[in-house]
Amino acid sequence: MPIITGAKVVVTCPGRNFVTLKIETDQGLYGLGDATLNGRELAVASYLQDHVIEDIWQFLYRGAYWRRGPVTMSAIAAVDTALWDIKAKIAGLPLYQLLGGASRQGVMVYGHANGADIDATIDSARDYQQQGYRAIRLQSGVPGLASAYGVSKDKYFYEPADGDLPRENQWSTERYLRSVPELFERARAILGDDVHLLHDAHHRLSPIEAGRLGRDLEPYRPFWLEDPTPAENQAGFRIIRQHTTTPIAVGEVFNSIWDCKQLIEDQLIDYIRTTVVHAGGITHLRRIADFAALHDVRTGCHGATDLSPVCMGAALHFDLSVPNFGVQEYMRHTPETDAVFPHAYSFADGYLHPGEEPGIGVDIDEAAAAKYPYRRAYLPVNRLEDGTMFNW
Ligand code: EZ4
Ligand code: CO
Repeated sequence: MPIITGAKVVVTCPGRNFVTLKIETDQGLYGLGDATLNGRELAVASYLQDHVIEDIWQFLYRGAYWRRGPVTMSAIAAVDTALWDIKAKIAGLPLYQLLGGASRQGVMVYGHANGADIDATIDSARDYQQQGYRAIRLQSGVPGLASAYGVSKDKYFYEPADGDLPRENQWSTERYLRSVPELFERARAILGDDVHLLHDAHHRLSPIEAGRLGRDLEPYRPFWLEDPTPAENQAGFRIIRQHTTTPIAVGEVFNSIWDCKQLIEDQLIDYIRTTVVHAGGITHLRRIADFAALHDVRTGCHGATDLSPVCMGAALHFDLSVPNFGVQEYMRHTPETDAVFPHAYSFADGYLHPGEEPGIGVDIDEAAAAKYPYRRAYLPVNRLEDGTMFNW
């Protein structure tokens, strides 16, 4: 067996910041793990630099005394993913084979269609449909609001962390609740019945407001309504459930099974969005998925651009293997990012496949990474029209 000889942290900004852990062995084999936490990249880099598989995971989780939290769990995830990568390379198998093999032929992904108004969003969705996507997230600018989170300026590349200091966006729940049903009504009429349509509320609503939106969207049969309300109060989701049959997805900001225990156990959600990098790696994500399977909850891993190709590769092996898979978010990375992280995964006909290379099938070009030093960038904050910061 190869012996671990060292580990290093690579911080690079090929269009956006990424933190990558590289664990090296005495036989030239190495493993990679994504450790990127949007807007707090350097905190995780420091956690890894300054201070499994199952036993190492337990050692890092229990041994640190301070359990959970996004920084700790992203750092653990990077170690966990890199070790799975090494183990699969030793076995000479793509990671999904070590996870039990493929449960399906490909991983259905959803793309992001967005635009300043409804027409532009539907145009973008048609473009995705023509490229073969079977599932599309719709986000549109809201009439009367200058900008909206989740609506990019670029056609394909979306990066919400855009300010050296946090930008402040204005929000109106009333305007938003009026505009989304109209977006879905028109989108369903134009795009037809055969495409899955998704929407992300980015934690902007109260439970009863979310119940209203879910009900208003029911005629257009959305695949899911994501992050309807902040989830610190898991019991709040019961109110949403009482008012709508629109499926609910939540969990991109969760970092532990404890963040979603009640949501899953009480069947208050339909899709759990925890992903490899922010929820403790492959090892912990499998635990969440198995628990979810017992309660008819499927997976729907977060896959925005701030999750590096290393995370995407690992997520695809997980998605291919897990029985209760639902859908995988997929926002393509910039050409600069793809050049820093050469990868075996590929898109065809609405599905991603992780490829057959041993390990997770994603590499890092350290010389290319060194060309892009870290640049500070923070996520925006939201205020209501009167200046209030409500419940997000
Ligand atoms: O806001 O990845 O569903 N996807 C999303 C993303 C997240 C960002 C946060 O870093 O909501 O756009
Ligand atoms: Co989201």
